[in-house]
Amino acid sequence: MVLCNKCKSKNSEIRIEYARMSLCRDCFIDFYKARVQKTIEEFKMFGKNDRVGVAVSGGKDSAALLHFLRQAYPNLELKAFHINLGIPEYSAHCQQKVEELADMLNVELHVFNLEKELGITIEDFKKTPFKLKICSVCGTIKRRVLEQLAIKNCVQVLATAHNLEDVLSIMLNNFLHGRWDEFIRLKPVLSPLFENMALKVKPLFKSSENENLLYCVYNNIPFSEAKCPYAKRSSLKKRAKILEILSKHNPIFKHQLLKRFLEIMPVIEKIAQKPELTKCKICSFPSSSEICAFCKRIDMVKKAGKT
Ligand code: Q46
Ligand code: ZN
Repeated sequence: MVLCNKCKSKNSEIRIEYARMSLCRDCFIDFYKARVQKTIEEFKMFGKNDRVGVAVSGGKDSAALLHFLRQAYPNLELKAFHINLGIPEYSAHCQQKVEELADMLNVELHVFNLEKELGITIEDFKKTPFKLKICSVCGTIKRRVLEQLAIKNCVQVLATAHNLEDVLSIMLNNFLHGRWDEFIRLKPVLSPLFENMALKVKPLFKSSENENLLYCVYNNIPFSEAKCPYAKRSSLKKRAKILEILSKHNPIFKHQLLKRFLEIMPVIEKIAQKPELTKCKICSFPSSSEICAFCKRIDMVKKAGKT
């Protein structure tokens, strides 16, 4: 048995390979919390008395984020936002876990049910040209609904649980497709596009999904282990596999990549084309064309439903 490298009294349970540390449960939780707190402070994600909305999917990452924020910032006014995507079985299960979590943490929960509110579900996109790109359209819909929830509930900050692998997979995808303007969305803090919108922050962008999982398990946090049926098809999952292979050969690979990425972000910001923004004619949200991507997709799926 190896003793914990921090407290040197308990047996270690976790090997953090990139930090060359073996930790016991308690020291791992301290290590995890210290890093998330440092990230929030380093990037000035919010003030102690802000009203913060947290996007919770029911999965381990957002469950860990909401739990951490509730424990570490007791004075923060927290609101949990959940989107029920209408994916059979999966969505109902996720919502149930989110309700358990919000109850346990005593956090106000707002659920946006796509079917009830918009008359569509993510499944309906199977009848559209997006049928092989469900995750892409799902991302567009989720981003917009979260913006709407943030405005409606008057939060100044919207926190999402993008983890280290999420950020790096999206980065790799954008890099391979030369989507420089979309790189900007990966910044840990994103300023609002229009005045009444929220600042968007990613407090877990340095935390790996495995660490988020351990944090949930060690704290008995309810989360859904169900996999979305569309996840397998996602090109991001394929990028994540590449990252795993490279990390096996070099345990600090992901952290090195993230570090370099943050260093070159200012350069990317300079070369990225910033589209002129106008207001969408239908919903009034910021858009680079007369009708925004969200409204176009909603129109498309509604029309497909009638054929
Ligand atoms: S919910 Fe939506 Fe994810 Fe399911 S359809 Fe794809 S994007 S995988 S995080
Ligand atoms: Zn619109």
